[in-house]
Amino acid sequence: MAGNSPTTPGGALDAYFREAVRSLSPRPSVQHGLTRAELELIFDAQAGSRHLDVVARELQARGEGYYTIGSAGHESNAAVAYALRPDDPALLHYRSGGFYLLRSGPGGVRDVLQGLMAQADEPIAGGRHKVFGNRELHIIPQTSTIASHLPRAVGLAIALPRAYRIAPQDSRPEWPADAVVVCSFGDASANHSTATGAINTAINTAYRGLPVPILFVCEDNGYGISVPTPKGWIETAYGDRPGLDYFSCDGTDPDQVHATTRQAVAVARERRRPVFLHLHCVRLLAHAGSDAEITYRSRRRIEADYARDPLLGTARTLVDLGATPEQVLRRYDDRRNAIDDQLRTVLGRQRLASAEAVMAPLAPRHPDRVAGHAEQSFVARHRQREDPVTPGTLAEAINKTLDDVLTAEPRAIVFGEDVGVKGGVYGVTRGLARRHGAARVFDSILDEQSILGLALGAGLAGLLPIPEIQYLAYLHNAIDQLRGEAATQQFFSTGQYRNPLVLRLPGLSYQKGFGGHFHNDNAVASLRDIPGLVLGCPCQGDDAAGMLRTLVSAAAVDGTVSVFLEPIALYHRRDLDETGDNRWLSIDHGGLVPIGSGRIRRRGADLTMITFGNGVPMSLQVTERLAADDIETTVLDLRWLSPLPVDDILAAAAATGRVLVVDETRHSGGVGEGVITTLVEHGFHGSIARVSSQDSIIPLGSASDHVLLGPDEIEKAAHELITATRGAARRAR
Ligand SMILES: Cc1ncc(C[n+]2csc(CCOP(=O)(O)OP(=O)(O)O)c2C)c(N)n1
Ligand SMILES: [Mg+2]
Repeated sequence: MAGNSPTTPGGALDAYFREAVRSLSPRPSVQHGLTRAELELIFDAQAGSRHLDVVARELQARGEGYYTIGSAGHESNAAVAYALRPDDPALLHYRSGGFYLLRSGPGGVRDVLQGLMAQADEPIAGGRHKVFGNRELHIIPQTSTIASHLPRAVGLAIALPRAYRIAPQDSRPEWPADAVVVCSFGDASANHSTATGAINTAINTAYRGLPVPILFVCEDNGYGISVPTPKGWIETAYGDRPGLDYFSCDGTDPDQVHATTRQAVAVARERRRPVFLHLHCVRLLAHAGSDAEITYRSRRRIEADYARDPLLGTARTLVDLGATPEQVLRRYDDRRNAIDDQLRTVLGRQRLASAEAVMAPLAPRHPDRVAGHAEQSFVARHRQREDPVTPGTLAEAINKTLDDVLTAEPRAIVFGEDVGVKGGVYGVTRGLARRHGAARVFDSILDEQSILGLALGAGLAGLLPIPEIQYLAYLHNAIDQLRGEAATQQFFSTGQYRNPLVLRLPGLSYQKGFGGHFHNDNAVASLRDIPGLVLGCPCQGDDAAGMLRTLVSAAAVDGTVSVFLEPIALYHRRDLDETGDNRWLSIDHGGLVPIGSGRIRRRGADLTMITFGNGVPMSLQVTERLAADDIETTVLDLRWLSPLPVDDILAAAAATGRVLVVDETRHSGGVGEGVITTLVEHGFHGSIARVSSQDSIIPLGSASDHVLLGPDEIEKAAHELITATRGAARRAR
């Protein structure tokens, strides 16, 4: 076959390995910690992984396979796996074939083959990607974004012990209380800000005296694709970090890898603090099948690494322990034969055949069950409340609802910058830490990636995370944790792993007299295009309460990932028109707001304003001015920016035949684009106009009035729309 020809990298490496094994003889003076049977187990996993790398390329050459990033040279991670418990949760580098097969045994070969060919019944991603993941093996699949799994891994290591403290008996995590989270990555990835941030968070958290049982494994092959890592860099960066125990081992020696990993794991398990294992390895067979390594490394250098092949290291040890070279090579060939046998049973199996099939696990929705959960957990309890039902602000309603959620749902945790003792920059979480304890309501480290990472890990640990990111603008530096991680978890694991998550996100503009750069921000496009993500935006307390209850229940029932965009300027607003009118207060009667349902705030026959957030009170103010000119307006509050309330949009538009989209977000990429597209795609034949904010960064103070949508602009546009269409409407009648 193609991969085994001596002219291919796979063939040359194979030939070198055979030749080197044949020349092995026992080294009598060398002592080994592992028995021959144990080493055979490790060798089988390593050899299986190696052959799978070659088969991946053969399959691709034949048009059967898609993925060729392999594990060759990294197979010493099989000995890492052997030093861990089989139920230590693992978030793995993409070169973890040895680790995977050690945990799976020979059965894992089929999983990998099916992954390479993207077959629909591959057991974890179901043909959506080639990943290392398996719920039974406690391996959580990862995306290809390097280092993006570290915040989640650290989050899991922080959340697991916390879950044992706070979660009720019947919802304990699926991992034991003394589990160690293992997280592996490459040497170039160790420089990524996501990695450095996550490792810092682990050290910082342990420094505060909290348990963080995590083993970081840096698989150092000296390259990030074509770019060499400077010699000694990983030791320099991580070898001497206070609070991070550092271990180093040579991947060519399985005994050493195993013994060092055991020591490292013991520290993580017993002292419950972060540990860094530096695994020296080589990268054989280039970065991927498509990588012409010869363009940036000399043949001599490439072939010099063959001598550091971990399979050869294990073969040498086996020979020391009495195996003959022939026996070792037979073992090696047996693994290949077993793969070929397995391949025959899976070749030609189905791939995902429709958009529905691809998207099935993306974001399951069971609105009835969500409503049932919310009714049982929150609404019934709300009815029994004895405190007087009084009108309140948006901030008060969110505070009260979080209080109810924390009371009714013992798995819920609330955290973020300043949310604990201070109770949030705007007081929205005030009193919650005192009432529910610091284990459940707490301040996070000042790192948005780590806040979201903790949320992702907490979800895996069986908790129900309600993190806060202090301002919308400060989500953007961390958004991959939502976009690439949270939103993809169910997709790449066919729903076997999920991220129940309600992210509270104070944002939008119109804060008066406050805010340096970015405290006012109206950029939501990067949230609206995340598949499956629910984006809610309340404008008043009663809706906020009903929406939040729904989102918490959706997280619990469906694992929904949601963002609750809280308009800061409306947090403490009491009045609509005039000081003291109290028309922006509302009473929470304990209702629920289903995902994707809008709310008519006013009915009128002449014009429909479709809006949300700050646009709602602005529009309502304008409608009163329009009424003085005999123009009666319907106002629809979208409430949900993703998915949009399509039926409500169409019904509200049809009611008047004239739509003015009142959108406080930017002209380009703003929510209004989605509303107009919805109308057009559903055949709305009336008139449409839009007002929005400018495509500008929002400046400080009164300068912001020039770029933000305001009431006068809305009123002007409403008049223009009416004037332009009255004649046409009359003619049509
Ligand atoms: C965030 C991100 N940037 C770039 C890439 C493209 N990329 C994939 S692997 C890789 C190099 C990774 O090197 P290293 O961490 O040393 O792992 P190795 O492949 O050597 O095992 C790059 C740049 C990516 N997947 N993710
Ligand atoms: Mg590397």
